[in-house]
Amino acid sequence: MFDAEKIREDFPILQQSVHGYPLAYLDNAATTQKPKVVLQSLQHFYATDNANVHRAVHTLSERATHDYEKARDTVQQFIHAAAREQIIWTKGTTESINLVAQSYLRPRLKAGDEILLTAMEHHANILPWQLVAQQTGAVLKVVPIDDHGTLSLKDFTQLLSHNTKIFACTYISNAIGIINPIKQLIEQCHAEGVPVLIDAAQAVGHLPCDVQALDCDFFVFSSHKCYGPTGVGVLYGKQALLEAMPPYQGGGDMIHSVSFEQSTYAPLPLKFEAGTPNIAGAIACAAALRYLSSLDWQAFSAYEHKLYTQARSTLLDIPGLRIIGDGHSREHAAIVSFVLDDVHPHDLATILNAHGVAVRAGHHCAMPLMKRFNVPATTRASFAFYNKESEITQLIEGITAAKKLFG
Ligand code: 7TS
Repeated sequence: MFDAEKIREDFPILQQSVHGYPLAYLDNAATTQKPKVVLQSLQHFYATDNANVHRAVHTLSERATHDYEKARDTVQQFIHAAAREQIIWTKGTTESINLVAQSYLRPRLKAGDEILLTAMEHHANILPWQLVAQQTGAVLKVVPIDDHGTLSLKDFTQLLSHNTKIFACTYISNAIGIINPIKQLIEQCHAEGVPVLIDAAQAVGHLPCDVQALDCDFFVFSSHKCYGPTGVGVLYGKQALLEAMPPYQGGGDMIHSVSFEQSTYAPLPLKFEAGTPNIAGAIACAAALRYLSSLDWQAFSAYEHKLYTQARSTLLDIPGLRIIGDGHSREHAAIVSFVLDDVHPHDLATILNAHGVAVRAGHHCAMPLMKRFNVPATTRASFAFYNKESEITQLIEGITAAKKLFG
């Protein structure tokens, strides 16, 4: 059995009260909290090793470079990439997708080419493609979802064609928690010669991810959603694709030689890491991944699933409450998105906050998905392994109070 009480000792931020209630942090899809090992890693870097990387022979710079590059190895192992050169540090999922859109796709696109997305994408997996489509005359095609939030595989098959130049798909929907059958989608794309980008922002902290087993062409995620710091993320790509791509940004550290006439670039991965990177963030991200690796994944994912099924069934007992994207099956992450008759999500989230419960209300940066379900916004509770059953009770009590107030 997974011991959430024990795990909570690793997360100092959770030991606090909000408005006289114990904090129930149920906004983990937005960002997760950080264990002590991550906080200590940040403190340690700035207190003992702070220096720029790849540039100097002095001891601090050597230490910073060593730990920054070792952090890359940790990511490589964590997602089972074949080579460390395939791991590019970025600012986060958003920057990783923009990089692929501009550096991989843009030079390959011509007017009329198609970019295939799904109706459940986060704006970070829509806007970069929309921008490159506007720049080139390409068009976006969107795989619809059914009333349960499940991707229509029939439409996917129909929309996939020789005009498709990339399929970019979220592993887990941040707004409704549906888990997509990405292995099957990737296989189908490859059978048509279409490369695939997987937005794994919601997956990496909750599911084991193996980029070689998935055989995805690009795989992106943010450190802050898997217990690491903000401002740092990862782009994984197949080596041949990354090798063939021009740099995304120019600057220091990404060059081999520079003259005003002609410059040459550093080999992978530094070709894509212009400027001083988030050194402390990358090192602390690796600390978060090592922390995750030390846990029993089977136990914690079963525990997160139990929290989800419990939250789902107690929420469904509330009259006038409707879950959006409830799914058909077990293929659902520990995210519950719902609307309540008579109470606007923002009012509900405000009342919940007064009960110490942190949830997100809004469109969750998935406006097309909200439109699909004909709602302007939802209230979303998203769980992590440090959440407790008592926090579900606290959530339900807050909702009951809101219903009394507005009903
Ligand atoms: N893709 C998915 C599936 C996400 O959930 C998010 C962030 C992003 C991309 C963008 O990640 P970033 O780290 O670059 O910002 N999702 C959320 C959310 O659900 N609430 O706040 C941020």
